[in-house]
Amino acid sequence: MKKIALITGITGQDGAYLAEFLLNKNYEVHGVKRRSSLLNTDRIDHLYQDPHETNRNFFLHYGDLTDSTNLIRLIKEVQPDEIYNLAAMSHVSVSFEIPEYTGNTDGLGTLRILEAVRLLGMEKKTRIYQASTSELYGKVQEVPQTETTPFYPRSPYAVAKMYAYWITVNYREAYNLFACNGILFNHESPIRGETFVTRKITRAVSRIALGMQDKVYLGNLDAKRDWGHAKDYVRMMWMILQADEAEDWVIATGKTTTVRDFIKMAFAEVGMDLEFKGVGVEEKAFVTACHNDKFQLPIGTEVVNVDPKYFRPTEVDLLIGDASKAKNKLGWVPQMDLQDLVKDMMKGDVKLMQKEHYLKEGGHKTLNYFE
Ligand code: NDP
Ligand code: GDR
Repeated sequence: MKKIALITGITGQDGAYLAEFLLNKNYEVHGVKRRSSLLNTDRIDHLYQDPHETNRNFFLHYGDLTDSTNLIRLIKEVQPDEIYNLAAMSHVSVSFEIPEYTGNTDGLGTLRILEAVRLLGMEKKTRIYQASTSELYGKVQEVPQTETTPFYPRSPYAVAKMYAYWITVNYREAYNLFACNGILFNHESPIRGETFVTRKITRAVSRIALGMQDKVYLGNLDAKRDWGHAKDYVRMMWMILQADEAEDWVIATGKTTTVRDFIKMAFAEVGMDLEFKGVGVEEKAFVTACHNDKFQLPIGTEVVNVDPKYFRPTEVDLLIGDASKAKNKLGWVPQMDLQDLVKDMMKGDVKLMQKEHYLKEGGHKTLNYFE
């Protein structure tokens, strides 16, 4: 019998990689997607199967984490062996703008899923993965952070995720549900949302190198993050639900890097060296050398500025995780390091921007059938 998985947040970065991973493991995969006025399935279009096909193993359903009735009905219909709750308003900075919605989706949304499984009497059948986050650690209490490090959330997003974390633990203890938290540190990829800092940088660097943009404006360049590749992290989500016991797990690379150094690494991929000058909001970066003939800018070109609009009311300064438990008990180790990640992201974005560039330069003229 095929195992059945239900993924919330299927249209997001992790949802897309996890769906692909589970399909390769011969699962029947069901995804919950929100209704939107434009198609938002770019990341999973390659997995789509025509509803008229027989032997389908990939299904999409409309749904929303703020709608209990919808979640109860879907879980009843799909009868999943595993639920991966990845849906969330996942942008820390935006959570300061829409705190109530964030609490409703990221906090109460998790409760709605757990409660649906309980109401339907599926406690013994269905295992649940909750997408917890290193943002729970917030203000530094301990370095590196482990499963026992105290939480100190620093944003409406992190506070909502803290509720989700503890309600998952509570349902495990109260009702014997196989419900687990993966406390995942930042993980990125070529399909990362465009407004998270890594993707904002790799997109901008590609555009700057191709002459499509002059510079990029960023916020806090001193922030340090433990960045891994999303492909490594979705594998661990699955491993967590295959374990003998329901537990909570830190997933991280164990290395931390500043935003500033990530910028340098991204520019290095197009053969450019940078120098940073100034401090705080006055800090800027300039090109000091171009080693790749394809990407040339005049030496001294200013390519990075700081804009305080991107500062957060409360910041998380330093994240670095210790994933020893995952390594020792489940044998998980990341296969890609930060250098591999930056390479993969830059390769993706240079290709994407080149395509955009060519289309703008004249490709559309040949497609103008209506004039
Ligand atoms: P994304 O922002 O790429 O994806 C979030 C997904 O949730 C999207 O499919 C989005 O739909 C969906 N969603 C948002 N609100 C709702 C709602 N109310 N009802 C149903 N679906 C909703 O996030 P990631 O893939 O990067 O992250 C996946 C999960 O892991 C999130 O919960 C995130 O908070 C958490 N996490 C992420 C980390 C990371 O570094 N990536 C680290 C630790 C935790 P739509 O496409 O329509 O917007
Ligand atoms: P984060 O990711 O908040 O860690 O949450 P993000 O990439 O948004 O920020 C990382 C750090 O970079 C600094 N920064 C900027 N951030 C953005 N977005 N834009 C900028 O211009 C900019 N300049 C500097 C930020 O201040 C921050 O310190 C991500 C999300 O995926 C969460 O859902 C997840 O839970 C955590 O990672 C782990």
